[in-house]
Amino acid sequence: RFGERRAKAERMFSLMDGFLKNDPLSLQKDILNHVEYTMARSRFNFDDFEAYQALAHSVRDRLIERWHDTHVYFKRTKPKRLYFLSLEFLMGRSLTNSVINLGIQDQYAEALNQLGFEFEVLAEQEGDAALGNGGLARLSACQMDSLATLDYPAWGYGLRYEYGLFRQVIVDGFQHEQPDYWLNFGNPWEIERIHVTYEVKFHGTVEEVDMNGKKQKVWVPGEMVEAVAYDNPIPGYGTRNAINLRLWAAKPSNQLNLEAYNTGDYINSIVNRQRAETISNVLYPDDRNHQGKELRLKQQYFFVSASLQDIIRRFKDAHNNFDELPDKVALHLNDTHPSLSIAELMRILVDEEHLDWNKAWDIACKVFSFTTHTVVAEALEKIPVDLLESLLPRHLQIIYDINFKFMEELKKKIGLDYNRLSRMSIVEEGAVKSIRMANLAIVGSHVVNGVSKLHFDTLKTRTLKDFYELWPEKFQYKTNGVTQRRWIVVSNPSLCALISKWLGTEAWIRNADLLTGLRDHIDNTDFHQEWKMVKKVNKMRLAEYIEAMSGVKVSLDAMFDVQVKRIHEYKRQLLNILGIIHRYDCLKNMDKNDRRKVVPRVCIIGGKAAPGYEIAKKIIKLCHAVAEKINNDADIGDLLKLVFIPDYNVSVAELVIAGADLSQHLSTAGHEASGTGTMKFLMNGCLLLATADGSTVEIIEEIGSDNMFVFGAKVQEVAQMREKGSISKVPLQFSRVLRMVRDGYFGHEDYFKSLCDTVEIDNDFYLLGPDFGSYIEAQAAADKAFIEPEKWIKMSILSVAGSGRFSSDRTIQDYAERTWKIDPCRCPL
Ligand code: GPU
Repeated sequence: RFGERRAKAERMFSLMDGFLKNDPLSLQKDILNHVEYTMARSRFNFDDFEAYQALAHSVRDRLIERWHDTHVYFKRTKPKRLYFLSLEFLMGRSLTNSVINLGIQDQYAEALNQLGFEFEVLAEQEGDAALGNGGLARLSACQMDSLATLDYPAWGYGLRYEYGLFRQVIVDGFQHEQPDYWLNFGNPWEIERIHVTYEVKFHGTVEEVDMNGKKQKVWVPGEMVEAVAYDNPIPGYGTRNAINLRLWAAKPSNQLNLEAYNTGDYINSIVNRQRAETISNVLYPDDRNHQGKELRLKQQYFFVSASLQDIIRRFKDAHNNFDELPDKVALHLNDTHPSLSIAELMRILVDEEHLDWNKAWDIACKVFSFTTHTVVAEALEKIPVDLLESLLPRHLQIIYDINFKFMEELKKKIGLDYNRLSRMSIVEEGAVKSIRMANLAIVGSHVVNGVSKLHFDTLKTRTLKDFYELWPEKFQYKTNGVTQRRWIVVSNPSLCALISKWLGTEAWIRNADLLTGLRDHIDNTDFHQEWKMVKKVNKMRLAEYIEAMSGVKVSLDAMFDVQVKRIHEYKRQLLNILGIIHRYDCLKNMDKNDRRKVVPRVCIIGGKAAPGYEIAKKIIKLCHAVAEKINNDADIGDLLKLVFIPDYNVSVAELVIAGADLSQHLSTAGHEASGTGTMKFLMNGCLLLATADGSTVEIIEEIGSDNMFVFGAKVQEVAQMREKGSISKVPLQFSRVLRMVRDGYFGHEDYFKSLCDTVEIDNDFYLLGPDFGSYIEAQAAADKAFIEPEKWIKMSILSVAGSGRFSSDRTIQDYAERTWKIDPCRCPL
């Protein structure tokens, strides 16, 4: 039989053409074939969208080749694997990223030209994959790119939401949410694996059975749902490796409920089955605020159960002893969202694989690591015990057992300090008894990570102080990073070409540290000229987009000043808007001569508010109200414009970041765990106006505070200011602009009242008033620098030159070496 199989394999191999060819002629043939046979359109008659789809399918074929080879290679060489578990991935578009990472962008461009299409135009046809909310989710996407590029044997796991993050539509200045049914026109980047399915169980009871004289807990579930795998190849750059992002979709279980069918209620039983699909239907649009909703918990467990079944099956295919699990598998928890994994792995090892509890626990702790993205303890996720008991009765018992043993161990170490014991307990006793997911994740992991140095200090001294004192060796931080492939090579091709030209190499695309080499040319005026041209090209693209979106014509000579990110009180978009009102007010009171010296500004704000976050929605409305006033004031003209860019997402970010002169990052010190927007702007030579918060502290270290505009209270000062009050620090101008809003200068005074209240002196938790003076000074410094183009360009060059440390390649390598203990595994050519 072996001989037979071998003969069959040889015949198959002889039938293959070898790898797909990438010369422009072969690419044209492939694209046309997909038009005809995949899209079922005539190759003589298809539009841009169909051309995009056919193009995407031809790229997908090439991805699949590498992805297969990478899998075979991993399987053969059996390295320790990393599984990155995250409920959110913000992948954005895939086309340009894929052809660049595959190294065949030029060939495709030429092929399309000959067919009468333009690559960039077709790329615009693609919609964003928006399976996440904000920074946390985009970080996962950047990290997948780095894992693939650095050849790590990694898998990502996530949920295939049918509705991604809502589309933001602005009507009359108000945000409205519309469903993002992103799969409407098919998704060429995923591979449906109808044979990779797992049953996921819910509800039911726990029974105790006798097994060879040993009592064993058995979970008898009440509901079953099927998880189906959808695989998304993630190509590395400059390598043959392509790793996998496996997303799960919920389908009705095939375990027929015969009872229902027999009672003759055929139609209803079909309808009930269909309900299963709701589990993976929609992404929760609130970041850092998940309030114990049943569906959310169901999503989490659905994701965890399917992923762990898949991981354990793969492990058992190659290994037969669970002692080896920590040497072969690293499981990473991206925030607390997947931390039910700890209870689930214990259930599998103890209930199904019949390992002794202590042994299972030892294995679990070695396998799991955890990253928290939160600063404030109040934002940590909690799950009501009632909910857990009904949905996952066995897991609740396991969590209680974990907690009991943890509490016993803790008592031995710290004695009967009941306050501390109750703070550290996984179970929170209170009005609503609940499970503290962060405590579970910390107790069950061998490494707990922060996302910046400052965040780490906060975790140690405040948020997770008790745990840090117990297990200091568990705590680490890896400052976040972003991928220069997406944030320079894909989104800013002109800058990419310029950097490669002046460095004399493209090696920085895999090794961002080389960007420091730009410092060698810091005084070269030819370099300055080219640098200026690149920014101009990108500003033109952005200006066109702004006009198309908002009808506002903007001057390219103006400073493009951008704040784009989720709308949150702590991110202080309101500070920006009040600053704009102040600028407007000053302009109005200025005489003609003085106006001539003013640097014209285009202020750009963009971002989504969680649908239930009232104050954030009022900030959006205020932005529109102020914009309407300013933009229609002919007296002000090009000196000041304000535009709100609707529906901010990854592809909008690519355009906006490349075209920005100045970007704002205004979080009250101590509130932004890291911030990654800063890094994207930095890489694009956009100057930062920022507080010393999160990873900005390290950016200041790297490029120096004289190459950016730092303002505001430092983290140490914030606590004091809140305690002692800081009325004396609130400048008159602040009260004045706030009054303008209150008095209805921009209309809607009733609607804005509660928003104004949030920054009134005794209520101003995020310290907008006390920081206002310093903010205005930083803005003035930015104006001053802008009128000295040489100076500005140097600062811009030094920003890019110092951005290498903020590549996600550095972050991932650090995780690999210090947390996951995995080695690169490079698929041979
Ligand atoms: N972050 Br918690 C989110 O985007 N969503 C969340 O629910 C939580 C954190 C962000 C942090 O706010 C940001 O500072 C950080 O850079 C990012 O995660 C990635 O770590």
